[in-house]
Amino acid sequence: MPKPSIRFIHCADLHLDSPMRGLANYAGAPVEEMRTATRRSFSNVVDLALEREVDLMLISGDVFDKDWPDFNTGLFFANQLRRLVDAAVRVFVVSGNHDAVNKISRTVPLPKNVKWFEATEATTFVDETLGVAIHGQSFATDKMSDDLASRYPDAYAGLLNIGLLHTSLTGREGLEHYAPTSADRLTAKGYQYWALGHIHKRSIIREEPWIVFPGNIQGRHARELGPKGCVVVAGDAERGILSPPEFVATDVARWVHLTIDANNLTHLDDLATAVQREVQQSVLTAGNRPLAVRLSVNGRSLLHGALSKNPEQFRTNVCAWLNEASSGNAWLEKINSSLAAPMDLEVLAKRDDPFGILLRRLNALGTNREAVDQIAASVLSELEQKIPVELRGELLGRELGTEALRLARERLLASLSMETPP
Ligand SMILES: [Mn+2]
Repeated sequence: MPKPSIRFIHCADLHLDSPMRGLANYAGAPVEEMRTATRRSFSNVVDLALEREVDLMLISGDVFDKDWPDFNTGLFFANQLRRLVDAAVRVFVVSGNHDAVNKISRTVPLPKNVKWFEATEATTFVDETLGVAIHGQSFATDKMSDDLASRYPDAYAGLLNIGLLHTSLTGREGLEHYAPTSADRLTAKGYQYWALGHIHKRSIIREEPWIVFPGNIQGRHARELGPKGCVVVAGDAERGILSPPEFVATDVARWVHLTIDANNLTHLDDLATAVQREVQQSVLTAGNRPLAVRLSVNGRSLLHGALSKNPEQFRTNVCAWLNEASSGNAWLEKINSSLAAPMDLEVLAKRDDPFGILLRRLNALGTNREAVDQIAASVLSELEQKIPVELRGELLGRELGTEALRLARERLLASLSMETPP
């Protein structure tokens, strides 16, 4: 008789008690509710483990966001894991860069069903009854430039082999900080499943073997978008992993980015309808979760003049639309408007007045790579001291020069549209 299959939950990057960045700045944000969001999402992961009667829970690093301010963070984690003891769920954990051994100064005793892998060497836990071998190693320090996986043992014959690893999965050993390795090197170990952590966006890197980032369990800012949670997986020693990992959302609030194409919209009411349709769709997808909305409005539209003349009024309108469409469950994080004036640019560029001359000059610059690079460099040197380090990556390069030119062109067109209303 074949052995029953093993079921496990794979999660990562819990970042328990991580703050929701900048939330207090947003009018109407449920700050108190969000304060506990990472905890409530993890509690949902534990609920799911009990509901699905899994055998194992695998946590691939960054359980904690940083050293705890007091013992409550650790006690919360231990209490949740204790709920799994009675159901005989075994828990396996590796530390990541955020909770590397040298970063966490306090400790809380964890229940006996928990194995937290050592940071000194790769170790393996074998459960003969389940027919599983689980390999793992923790980060000793927050910068780990060794390829940890290269020292994991080869697969144990006749068992389902699972590797737990916190890694960026890119880069060369000695040069990158997050246990650099590659999918090929992981594959060479002969395991059936690699339970990875570190990348907060969920992704399946490979299916043979399964190499999986489940993503973090709770979006914490506007760049951690969409549903967040964990994956449920089934497999056994004979057949390996039986079906694609099933994603289950456990998050308690969501960040979404809505994009509106305003090209054919002429009245504010049209825009309201378009925005509200998108918001309602997101609310449906998100269930009852609070939503933080970033709104992008693009295209050429007669609305351009009104919106650029009074951005505060526009912002207030959007907040009200969101409120109405979500029954108060969505709040506005930010508006990105790249709305442009609906003008016949070709005709304008032929005009023989300062507008025409300036527009022709801007157009010519836009096709001159060297000029664009120079503009990018000068904008950068001006900005460099002012922008947060984490945003610089997004702004670098030629795109910045192109964007500066686009803004200059739009400013020119906006002033023209105020002079002669369309
Ligand atoms: Mn992380």
